[in-house]
Amino acid sequence: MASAETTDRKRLERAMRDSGRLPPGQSATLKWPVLHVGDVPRFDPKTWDFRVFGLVETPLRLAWDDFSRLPMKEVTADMHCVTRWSRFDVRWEGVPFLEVGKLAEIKPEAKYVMVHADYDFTSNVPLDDLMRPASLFALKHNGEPLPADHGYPLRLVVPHLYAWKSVKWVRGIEFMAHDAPGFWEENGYNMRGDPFRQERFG
Ligand SMILES: Nc1nc2c(c(=O)[nH]1)N[C@H]1C(S)=C(S)[C@@H](COP(=O)(O)O)O[C@H]1N2
Ligand SMILES: [Mo]
Repeated sequence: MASAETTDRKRLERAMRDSGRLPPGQSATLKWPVLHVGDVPRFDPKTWDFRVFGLVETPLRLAWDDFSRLPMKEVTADMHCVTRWSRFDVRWEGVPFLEVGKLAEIKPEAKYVMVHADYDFTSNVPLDDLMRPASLFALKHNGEPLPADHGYPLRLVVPHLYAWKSVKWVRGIEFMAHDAPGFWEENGYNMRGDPFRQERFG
């Protein structure tokens, strides 16, 4: 006989498929898997900074005190990993990408962003995807600070793209005129990564 958890998972998966929220080739998970390369970085609020550079009128270097005082909002969204799990109705709270863009005054030539994290992890994302209202720099998950292995103190969330674009331990964004591959993209993953179009590989 199936366990209660298997039954719940199957029920969720069917509901999400029926309502068009389960992308092709994905399975629903009730857990929150941890997925990244390398170690979990240590956070020191005294030395942490967030840099905004490249094609902007006003390059920024924000300390933790400054960043964590920016306007915030809540977004509830689904999360799709290219390794084929999807997690539903995740509640994030953080600073909309649009707020940071407004502060930095993005130049019209900017079309792509390289997202930079601790230990030189990077991912490239088209600017239009980041300018959507649900794209945000999350400080909280379900009302609590992010767990260390899920990106504490700050992670990017771009819910409509595969989750490798939702960079954990984010430390900066670089505005670019032309697209360039980040870490996973260098290794064959897609430059955009729309889960509903199964844009897994390049
Ligand atoms: N800095 C960093 N962020 C990262 C990754 C990584 O390797 N390093 N992996 C990505 C991948 S592949 C996924 S699926 C999600 C997983 O987020 P989670 O561990 O909070 O579930 O983080 C993304 N963000
Ligand atoms: Mo992933």
